[in-house]
Amino acid sequence: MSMFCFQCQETAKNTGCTVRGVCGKQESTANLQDVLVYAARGLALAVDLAGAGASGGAGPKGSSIDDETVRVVGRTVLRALFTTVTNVSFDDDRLAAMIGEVLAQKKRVLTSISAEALSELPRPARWSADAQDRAALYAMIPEASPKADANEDTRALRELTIYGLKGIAAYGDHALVLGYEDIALYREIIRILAATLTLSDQGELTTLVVDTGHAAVRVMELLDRANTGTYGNPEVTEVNLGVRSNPGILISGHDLKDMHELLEQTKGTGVDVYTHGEMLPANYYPTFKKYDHFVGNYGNSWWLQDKEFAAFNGPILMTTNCLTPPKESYKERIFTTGLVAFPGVKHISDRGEGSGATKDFSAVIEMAKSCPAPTELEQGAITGGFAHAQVTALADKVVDAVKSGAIRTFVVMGGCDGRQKGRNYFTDVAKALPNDTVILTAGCAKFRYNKLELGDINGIPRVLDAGQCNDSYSLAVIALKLKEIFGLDDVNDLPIDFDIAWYEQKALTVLLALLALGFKGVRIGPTLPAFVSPNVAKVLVETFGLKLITTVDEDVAAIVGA
Ligand code: SF4
Ligand code: SF3
Repeated sequence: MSMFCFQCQETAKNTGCTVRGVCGKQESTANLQDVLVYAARGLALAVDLAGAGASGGAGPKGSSIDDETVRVVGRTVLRALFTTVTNVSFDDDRLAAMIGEVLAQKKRVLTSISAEALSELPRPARWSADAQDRAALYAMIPEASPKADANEDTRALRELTIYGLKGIAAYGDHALVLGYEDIALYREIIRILAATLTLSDQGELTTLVVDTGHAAVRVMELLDRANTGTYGNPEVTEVNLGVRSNPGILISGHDLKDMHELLEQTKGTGVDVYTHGEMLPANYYPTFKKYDHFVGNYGNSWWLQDKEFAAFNGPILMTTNCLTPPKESYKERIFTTGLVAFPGVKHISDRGEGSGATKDFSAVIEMAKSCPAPTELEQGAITGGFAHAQVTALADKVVDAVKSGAIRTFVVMGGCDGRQKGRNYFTDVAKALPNDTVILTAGCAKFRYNKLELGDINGIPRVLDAGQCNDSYSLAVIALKLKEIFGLDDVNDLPIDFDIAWYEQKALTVLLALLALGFKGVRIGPTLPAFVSPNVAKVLVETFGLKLITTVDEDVAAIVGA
């Protein structure tokens, strides 16, 4: 057995991980993830052929699939794809169980189809296996691997679509956790996923990439409604970076419902709560700010977790990506939940059925009580909470600053952080940008510059943090709002530039959303995705003006129009 994965920015030699993931993923795990994605594509194809796709085509025997089935399949597809996002699951048993779930669901969808019609379905839609039979699952690797498509151009477009859907799945699952879903969007996800198996024409696959971008906009809008509808609009907040003397729990990842339930369950226990990485923006929500024992943020982005989790001294709750293989120094203190999993790490089970059901974090809280307080890493505070509602509330001030020339341009620098040394580029760009520029950010890329002293412009901080990577939607809303205020026909006439950092698939989803919204000239780095072939890169450059970052001096000069 060997593996092949090139879905993230840190892939080996920027070509592909073939022995073990740079992320720590084992060969067997990588292969099971490919098979899981393949099974989900087969399920989508079966459903699409049965008439559920957004294209509305009648399936074999003219059958159609009702909304309830689409809901069940849609939810399964979200979970299956989200599980395979970088740094979510390292657990083969869970992956195999999920493959079983997907295949069983496909079987149910196909029950309405006659044996004769069934035998005519394309192989992935018919494929079934016993999930316990790993050999049968591994037998699918050649078909499931990205390498199954020998043409590097169609493979690039297919993989870009699949990775875009993985991010959509993550955002859709976050919305679903809060009770928000969109059946029409599920139909569209199913249609696109099915088409990754049936299309082989480069033009049609390019259209599929664009469709994925439009679906990304829809899911990010849905998640924005879910987050703000449940927890209120983020507001300008000073986030404490220091520690107190109580024992604490560190919560990371992107799941705000876990955050809320943890805060509720720790109330009055003498245990404090701190955020890490992508949970930092939880500090900006009115609902969470009212808890006295919610102290602030501890540490930086995901890749520094081995040092920072060790220094925290108390239990850590990983709600979503990015988990890295835990070090012995804190492995006993780490808990996963939701889709995140690592063999040998304690896992908090899902909520039961019913609207009032909650997760049970008592084991985490009990452990915290016996742990020393966190070791202080830093002091002071950072300011954030500039999601679209807050920026809109400040619109007059912002518009005046632009009109008077106090703000020359905005630079969107959202996305992911990562380990690569070349990512100093983003710190250096932030430092080199002149004082009349404002950085708009979202995602963990911000940790490269959010603690620099960059000052403010007439009271507007020079780094405006909208939130998590999924809140990049806020940045698009802000840009579209400015376009409206300035009476422009084209968003590209705005004084706004893009310098996006990517690592995992959600950043690709955000990128596709920006392209779908018509933003041109987006710069990405630190490297071009390994799965993008030279021809496809050319199409992206010619159609969307996509650029790869160059040097700090060159890019800053281009941004400020020097
Ligand atoms: Fe390699 Fe990234 Fe895939 Fe991990 S997710 S195996 S680092 S390409
Ligand atoms: Fe970060 Fe993983 Fe992508 Fe949510 S936590 S942006 S990398």
